[in-house]
Amino acid sequence: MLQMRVRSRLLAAAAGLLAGGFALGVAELIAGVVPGAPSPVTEIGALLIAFQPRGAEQLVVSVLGKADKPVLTVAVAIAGLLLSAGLGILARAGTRFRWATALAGFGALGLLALVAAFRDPLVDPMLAIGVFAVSLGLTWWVLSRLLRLAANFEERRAGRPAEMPDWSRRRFIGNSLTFGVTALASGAIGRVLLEVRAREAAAVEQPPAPVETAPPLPAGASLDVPGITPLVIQNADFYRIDTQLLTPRLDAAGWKLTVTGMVDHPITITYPQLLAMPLHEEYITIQCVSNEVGGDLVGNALWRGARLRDVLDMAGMQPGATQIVGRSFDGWTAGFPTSWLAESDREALIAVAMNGQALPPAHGFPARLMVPGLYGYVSATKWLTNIELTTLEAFDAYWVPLGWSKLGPIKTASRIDVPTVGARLNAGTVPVAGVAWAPDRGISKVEVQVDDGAWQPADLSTPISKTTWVQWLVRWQASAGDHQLRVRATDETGQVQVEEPHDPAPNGATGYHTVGVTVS
Ligand SMILES: Nc1nc2c(c(=O)[nH]1)N[C@H]1C(S)=C(S)[C@@H](COP(=O)(O)O)O[C@H]1N2
Ligand SMILES: [Mo]
Repeated sequence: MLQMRVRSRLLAAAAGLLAGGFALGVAELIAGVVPGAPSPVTEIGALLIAFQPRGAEQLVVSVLGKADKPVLTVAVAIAGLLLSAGLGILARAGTRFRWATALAGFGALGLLALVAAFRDPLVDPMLAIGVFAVSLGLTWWVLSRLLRLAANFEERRAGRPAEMPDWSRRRFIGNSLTFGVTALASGAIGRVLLEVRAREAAAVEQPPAPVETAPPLPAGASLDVPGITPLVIQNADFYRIDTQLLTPRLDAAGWKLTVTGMVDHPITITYPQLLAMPLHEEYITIQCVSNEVGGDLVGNALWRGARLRDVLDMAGMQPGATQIVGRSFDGWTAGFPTSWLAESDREALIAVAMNGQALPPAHGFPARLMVPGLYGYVSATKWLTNIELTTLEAFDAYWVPLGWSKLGPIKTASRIDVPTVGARLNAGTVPVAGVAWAPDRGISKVEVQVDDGAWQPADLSTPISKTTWVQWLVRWQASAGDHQLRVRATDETGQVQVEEPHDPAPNGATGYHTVGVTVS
């Protein structure tokens, strides 16, 4: 190990980066091929999500949004490579101490990934230890090899005329390229395999037919306007928000739901037992609290599941319980007041099917909670494994200490789907249309304003129920010029949507969705 003194910081940094990158790439490949093996990048990303500082909520919510998840993964990978480059520079002095320190640095990074992997219930700890050992061994091997080649190359260069073919240089470059290309290729293949596995449809039979089916869609439930959001969003198109970097794929056979806390008899329910309960079917519109005005983190689907009430009755909810906490396999939690279910027409479900298909893994297979009228972060626990009855004071669920409100009823909201922002239109009749929701109060009125004109009432689709959104339409006589279109909704209690613009934090965005268009 000694006598590998490398003078150039750049060469040493390259050696360190390639050593770290090679280990990361190979680990990614193993994770892609062997189910239960951890991806260090993903696990450290998950650790960052778990230990996000308070006050970072805006940042993290945007990171957790669908498109930004890869950003976190890539950032973790880049940070790992930069740290590896730094450790390469540290090792270049060629002393035993520096070399040991650099290796300890790599060991510490590996250990961080290992600890992160131990927190992931879907990772096999023995496989994690194996990947840790292999990665560390590879790092050591690549680093010592490249540093030795770099040292040789510098030595020869110092003692030889510049014209002579410089084989030591070629060897350094050749080896570096080989390690670099192998790292990139295995990393890319591993990533693709991981993503493909996460996306595969569940090979699960459809849950049994419901005992109580939702009534058929009423006549006029859908408006026929090109570009309007469909009344029911297909599973593949449904928005997805959660703290998981990849889609967890739980095994229904080994799955159990426990009901614990302030209950007379704690119970455990298996998947077949859950399916054997009388299943109820209901359309519910759910929104993410971090949805911006006009955003698309909202959807409506037909959910099928056991009634939460029935399960709570089985366990015997105690009168002192004031909070229902849903916990997922990874320890994520959401909680809402027991009083929310006191209203007899709020039928919360332990959902097992979405739009007639088994719950997709991305939406919580085998089972999730669906509670009409509440934002997802306080209610809709996916990959549900425990329901705990407690008090509101005794426990704060996942997002509450991070600055989001304890209570999360969905605010009345409306969105313009057509025309789109910046659309260029021809003068004449232009359909202005979209969706409006106030689960579970229901929508009574939607109005559109053009520039500073009077608010005009929109035609509404026949609502499926109070827990679902409606579509709305105004036929606008558009005149030439630039125009601002605004929309507002009124719920069935008579409350008009809040006009004052506000960010999503801490309890849901407010403001009227506004779309600017040009008519000629
Ligand atoms: N286990 C778990 N369940 C979760 C979350 C999560 O991060 N983990 N996110 C919640 C949030 S914030 C929302 S908005 C809904 C989104 O449900 P969807 O992805 O099926 O649309 O899931 C909720 N359930
Ligand atoms: Mo959310």
